[in-house]
Amino acid sequence: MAFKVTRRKFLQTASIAAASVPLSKVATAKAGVAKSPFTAPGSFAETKTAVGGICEMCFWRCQLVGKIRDNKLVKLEGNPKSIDNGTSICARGNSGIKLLYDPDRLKYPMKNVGERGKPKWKRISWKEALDECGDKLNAAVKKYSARTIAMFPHGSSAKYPMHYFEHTVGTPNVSEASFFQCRGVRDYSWLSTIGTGPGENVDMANAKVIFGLGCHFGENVHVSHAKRYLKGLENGAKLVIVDPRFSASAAKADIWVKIKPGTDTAFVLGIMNYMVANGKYNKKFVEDHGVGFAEFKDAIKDWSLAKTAKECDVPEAQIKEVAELLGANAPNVSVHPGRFSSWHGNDFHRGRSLACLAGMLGAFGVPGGFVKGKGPKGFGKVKWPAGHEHHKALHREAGIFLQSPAGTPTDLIRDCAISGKPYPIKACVIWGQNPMQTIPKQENTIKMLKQMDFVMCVDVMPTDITMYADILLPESSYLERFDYIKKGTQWDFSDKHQQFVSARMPMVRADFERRDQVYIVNELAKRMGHEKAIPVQTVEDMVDAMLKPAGLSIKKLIAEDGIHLQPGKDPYGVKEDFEVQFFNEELVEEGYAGAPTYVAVPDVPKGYMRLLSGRSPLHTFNRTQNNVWLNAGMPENPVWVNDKIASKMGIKSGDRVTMVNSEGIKSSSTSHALVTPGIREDCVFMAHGFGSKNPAMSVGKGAGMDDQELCSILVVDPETGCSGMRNNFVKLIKA
Ligand SMILES: Nc1nc2c(c(=O)[nH]1)N[C@H]1C(S)=C(S)[C@@H](COP(=O)(O)OP(=O)(O)OC[C@H]3O[C@@H](n4cnc5c(=O)[nH]c(N)nc54)[C@H](O)[C@@H]3O)O[C@H]1N2
Ligand SMILES: Nc1nc2c(c(=O)[nH]1)N[C@H]1C(S)=C(S)[C@@H](COP(=O)(O)OP(=O)(O)OC[C@H]3O[C@@H](n4cnc5c(=O)[nH]c(N)nc54)[C@H](O)[C@@H]3O)O[C@H]1N2
Ligand code: SF4
Ligand SMILES: [Mo]
Repeated sequence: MAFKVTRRKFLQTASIAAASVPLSKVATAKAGVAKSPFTAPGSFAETKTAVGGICEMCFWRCQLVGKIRDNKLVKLEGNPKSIDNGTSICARGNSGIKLLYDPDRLKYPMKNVGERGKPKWKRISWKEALDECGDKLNAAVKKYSARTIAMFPHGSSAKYPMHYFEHTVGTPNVSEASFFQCRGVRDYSWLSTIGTGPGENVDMANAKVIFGLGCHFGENVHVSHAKRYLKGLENGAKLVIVDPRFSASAAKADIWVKIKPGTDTAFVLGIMNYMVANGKYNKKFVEDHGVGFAEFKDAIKDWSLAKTAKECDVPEAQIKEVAELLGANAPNVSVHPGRFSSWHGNDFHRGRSLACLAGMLGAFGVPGGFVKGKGPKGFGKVKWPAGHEHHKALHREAGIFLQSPAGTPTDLIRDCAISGKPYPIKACVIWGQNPMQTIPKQENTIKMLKQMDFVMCVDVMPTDITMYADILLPESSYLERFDYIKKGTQWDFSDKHQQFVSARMPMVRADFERRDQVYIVNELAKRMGHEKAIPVQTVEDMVDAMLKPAGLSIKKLIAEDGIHLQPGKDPYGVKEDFEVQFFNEELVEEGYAGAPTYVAVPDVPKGYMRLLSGRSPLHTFNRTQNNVWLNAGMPENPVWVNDKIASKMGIKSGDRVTMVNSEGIKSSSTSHALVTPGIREDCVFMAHGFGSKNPAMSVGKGAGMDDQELCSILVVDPETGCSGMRNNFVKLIKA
């Protein structure tokens, strides 16, 4: 079927721009060491600037320069040459220094001589650690087969190991939380509507209306994206925010739709049906580019304003107001596709409905609409050669879900490991992911980890997942290593279209015994009989090999202040053969609904509230929990509770609270209540990633509550295998 998309295509991130200022010639990093003529402690005037930094406090990868004094990084700033984030970085980006110098950071290879989950650590040498990893992985592969290895990767340094385990070792059991617990369902749903994943490529800076469904810009922070959103508002765009909570974006909105959680697809269907009935859509675009519009119209015809209003618990007049506003401003509307999209297990249809709404408005290839910037091309890929084992992924063997190119749905791996069926999964490699706080139904994650013959983990910090490692390896951080390329284009922050290329370069030398990804994987490969397959010898070679086809190198990038700029292309316009599949026949052939369809979620049981989670501007999931600056700014995650409910319960803002869910699981920590009219009565909200349990986190342990711990009801999206994360019901308890 038509869903043949490579992982790389899915993993592309959007990236856009600001004004460009050339940097003066500066001292730079070379081969892992920032070479600067260092001076004695003193003023900032005595610092040197290192170029080539790329942030990874989250995955937007803003371009950085670092101020260095006495061999130490003392400040991070946006690279003035950046046409993406410009000189701006967010609070988390600034606090990268506190990750770099965190005394709790992993320093040496460690062996767990205690239990998984209750570790006792013994320092060992790299040779001992790698020998043991090699021996244990070899033993598992020999006893079972390559597919007995499960891998959980995230982040740029996990790409090289991920490719090794998938291609050369040959396991299909690779699962990224940033896909199956995040944006996978969005990408699939748009792919089956417009033939490509959407990224976050909406031209908000030039929009007349920005329509965000569960997008809370300002709390979710990706610098260049936030700039585009703010520029749109400055330019007078109207803002419609659909959210059960009065989020940072809702606070700026012209229309805030306080929707009942889980009913968003109905809301969008209601809008589209109104537009059809009243002729308020872009007929020319639909005629030129629409496929199956007649079947689609027929499928959504029951969604009257009255029915939609009842289902979504919002006023009829408001639905009409939104539909009129969108229709009147077509095609210059940003229908934001969202990012975190694994909500309720009915999410594929929400994604499809949003893509169809953009289609009805003709909001493609026009100012304000969906615009895919044309980035620089022709880069080399560093690839591991294919091994001899070719196993089909679990869902393909079983014939469930759409044909997924991007790894294997997480809970299939977990169930397979726990049951041993259809085959045993007995070894686990975790690289930059924290499945303990990332994947719903923690109980099963623990069961999976406990039944393994071997668990290895590569991380920078002690976190909840590292407690389950047998061997724990310390990686150099994003400020100490070479790494992947960030490339992209800009069109909306200046009149000149430009493209950029950068590659992550170290700003300081890695301390203690921290090592980079290429060293670690190559050493494993040597021990696993793949020495001849090793594609590059060092991480510098890897970056140079990737840059070479574009006529670039590390040296050239450094000479260009860390960022290469070149002329770009006009991003507007759509190809004649661009199609919006309002009704998708291929989906029908695969046994799914051809039109976006509303699937109701279970109602909140009496006495409970739905648990919602999201971002906070000062943290990135659990990965920033131990950061002293960010912890000082936001030491825990307040629990938003409706004022009427709180008053009945005698809870005031600031009171200590905890939660128990409908399956009897009680939170292992507490937080404080935030009593507000700005949330519906049927739900509570808290920021995700708090409540870590690892005692080695001297700052982050026990700070706030862990939402994942309470997500014990797992609902899987039937089209994509992504896990919904908003299906749990809780009672608030005074602590
Ligand atoms: N309940 C609930 N669950 C969610 C979400 C939610 O909102 N609520 N959000 C979902 C979303 S959107 C996403 S994207 C996923 C993210 O889920 P994850 O991929 O698990 O999250 P990360 O914070 O990227 O990864 C955490 C681990 O990476 C380690 N790490 C940080 N930097 C490095 C590095 O340079 N090298 C290595 N080797 N390790 C590093 C951290 O110390 C930490 O142990 O979670 C999803 N899960
Ligand atoms: N500061 C910061 N920024 C980040 C991240 C971070 O960790 N920290 N993570 C990044 C990543 S990986 C991702 S995926 C994005 C995620 O960013 P978003 O895609 O914006 O996703 P969430 O943060 O989960 O969004 C939560 C919003 O959805 C609302 N909501 C909950 N249930 C419903 C519902 O049923 N319907 C509707 N309409 N709304 C609902 C919540 O009240 C909340 O305001 O953020 C990115 N940016
Ligand atoms: S948005 Fe903030 S944390 Fe994310 S890459 Fe940019 S500066 Fe870093
Ligand atoms: Mo995400």
